[in-house]
Amino acid sequence: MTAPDITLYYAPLTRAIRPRWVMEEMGISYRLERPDFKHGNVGGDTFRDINPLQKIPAMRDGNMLMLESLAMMQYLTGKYGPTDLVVTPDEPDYARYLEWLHFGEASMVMANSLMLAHTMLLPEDKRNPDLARWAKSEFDKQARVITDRGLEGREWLAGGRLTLADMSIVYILLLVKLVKQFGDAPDELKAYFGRVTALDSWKRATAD
Ligand SMILES: N[C@@H](CCC(=O)N[C@@H](CS)C(=O)NCC(=O)O)C(=O)O
Repeated sequence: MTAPDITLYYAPLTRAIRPRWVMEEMGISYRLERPDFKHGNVGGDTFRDINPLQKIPAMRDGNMLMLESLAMMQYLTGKYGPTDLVVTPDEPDYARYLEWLHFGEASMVMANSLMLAHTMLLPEDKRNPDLARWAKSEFDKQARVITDRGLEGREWLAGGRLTLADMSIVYILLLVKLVKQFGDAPDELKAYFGRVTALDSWKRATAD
């Protein structure tokens, strides 16, 4: 197996936490590059050459370049595993693992991006309170689904252990918390968030 030669283009509180968290859990060494995180022009011309969308994260491994955080997590576990962070097809929770892994970006992203934009990122006179309220009501539904269908009294979303599914969802919960919309989430979901973010690997992945 070739040794990892990983550079993660990183900014605090962004989705770069996801692949960094995986590397912290798996003990993979990596370097961080920190493009200037200026919304709308992340990293300027230099970073635009790396990611034309100017979004964080980007990740290099040798000559390979990736621009999508969930795919990076799957790349790292697939290439440098095996690891318990993945639920395999022969395990009973395989389907729910896949579902929650993708739910964290696919189903959750639109409402939560709008919530972020219309409560924090946009200048106050450009924010739309109706849109912010709608986004919050969508998150409330997602929060109930994660609690009732995902957790159902479980400690982790799949496999009875920390997996990429938790890493996917918990990052979005962090965003919701950052914009101060997590306070009335179900208690079980808040306890889950607290439990996962108490892990040493989360603390290392979000330290700076
Ligand atoms: N689907 C992409 C989303 C990347 C993304 O939207 N990154 C945000 C930070 S979490 C960003 O760079 N925003 C800067 C901007 O839009 O100006 C992924 O999961 O990697």
